[in-house]
Amino acid sequence: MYITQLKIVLNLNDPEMKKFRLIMILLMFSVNAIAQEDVNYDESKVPEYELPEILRSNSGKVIDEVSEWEQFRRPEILAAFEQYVYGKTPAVDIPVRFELMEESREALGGKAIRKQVRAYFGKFNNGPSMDILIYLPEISEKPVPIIVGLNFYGNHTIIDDQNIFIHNSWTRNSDNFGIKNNQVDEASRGIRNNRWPVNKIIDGGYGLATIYYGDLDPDLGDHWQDGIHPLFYRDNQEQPADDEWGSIGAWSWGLSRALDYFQTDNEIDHEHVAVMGHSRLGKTSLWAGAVDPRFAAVISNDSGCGGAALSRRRFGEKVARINNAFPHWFNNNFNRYNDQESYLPVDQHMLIALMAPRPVYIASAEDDRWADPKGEFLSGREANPAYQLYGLEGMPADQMPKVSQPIMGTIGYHIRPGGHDVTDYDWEQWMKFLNMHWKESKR
Ligand code: GTR
Repeated sequence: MYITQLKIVLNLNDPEMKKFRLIMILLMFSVNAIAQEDVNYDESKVPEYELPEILRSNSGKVIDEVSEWEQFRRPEILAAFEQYVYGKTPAVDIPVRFELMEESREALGGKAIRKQVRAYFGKFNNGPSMDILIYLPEISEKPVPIIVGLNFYGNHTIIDDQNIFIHNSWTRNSDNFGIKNNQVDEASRGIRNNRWPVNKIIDGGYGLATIYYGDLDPDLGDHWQDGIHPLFYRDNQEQPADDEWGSIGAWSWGLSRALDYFQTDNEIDHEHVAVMGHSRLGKTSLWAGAVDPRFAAVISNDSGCGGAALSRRRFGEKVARINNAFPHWFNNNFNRYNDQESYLPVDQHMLIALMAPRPVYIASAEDDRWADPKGEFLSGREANPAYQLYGLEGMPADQMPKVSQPIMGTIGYHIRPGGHDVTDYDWEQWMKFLNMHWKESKR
């Protein structure tokens, strides 16, 4: 657009202007080159940095007991993430009502139970609502552990199942998936089944629950005028305060409401609920796990900047870039740290530490350098002190493992070949990890 405008103003096609045109093109190339250079993919250019200490309180006290961690230091770290990164969830009690809209004991050719539960938010049924799609293994005699995660395009996209409701919420247009006018229809049924191996999950003995993230908050930079945010506004409040929640906060709030439902469903083992998410929804699963300790395990996939990756490394996506591109994900205070990461009172290893002593798994992909796989590994490793307080090893590795060599301590990690995506390989590792913690030991 700008080039066309320039052409009109300066008549760049005029032969007289040829020299000027050449200069302009060179200038544009160098601006582009500078912009690209601004994204660092060179490990030798990672700046030196010092991470805030997990086990030292703001006032300098060394924390060496679980009780001090739980009563004092953990809340201090959580409050810092609320204040400076994700925002506080407003302390407003919103009525939530669950309704079972559909159920089948014959799903997936008879091997699964399918439930669709609608959660209505607010006093009336015409407010925002979210649909929770649930599959549970049919053969299980006891309540089953479940993995819950948000999806990007709608519950009906995760598997080709004619019975899944199609939502009316705003959806991102997609040429690949034929989504137009920000609405989905029948044509998008099953389009994301590559990321959700439902049969494999059920065969592995796990339930799966998913929610369309746009039911909670459409992923738009609209100063939080739609979705659930307005429900929480105080009189005359028009948008969240600088330290209040953005979209990641709202999405994770929805995950906790799904967990409220699981607690009422005696076919679900609500003490073994893992929250999982990919990319921006991986940032969300981590935040959900930090805020809500009822999530018994937490899984982040390719969550990158503002997720598992250490901000201070400034590798791939940086705080400034994410805040400019997605001003609605975090709170307004986070903008203060654009290109000022060393002043951040927290870094993402502290987010992982907030999961202790629960199992947490961080997954990376080799070609997903934008998400900084090494920074994702390091935040896991640097969270170890919190786990060690509990006598747990945390991440049992000093060095980043090679591709396809998962590490499974209480903190798990793998890097697999390929790019920014969710694959069967990822799910297989997560189920192995959960089996190790839940089936082979306690359950
Ligand atoms: C990218 C963003 C990443 C990641 C990704 C996604 O554009 O820069 O941080 O969240 O989107 O969620 O797909």
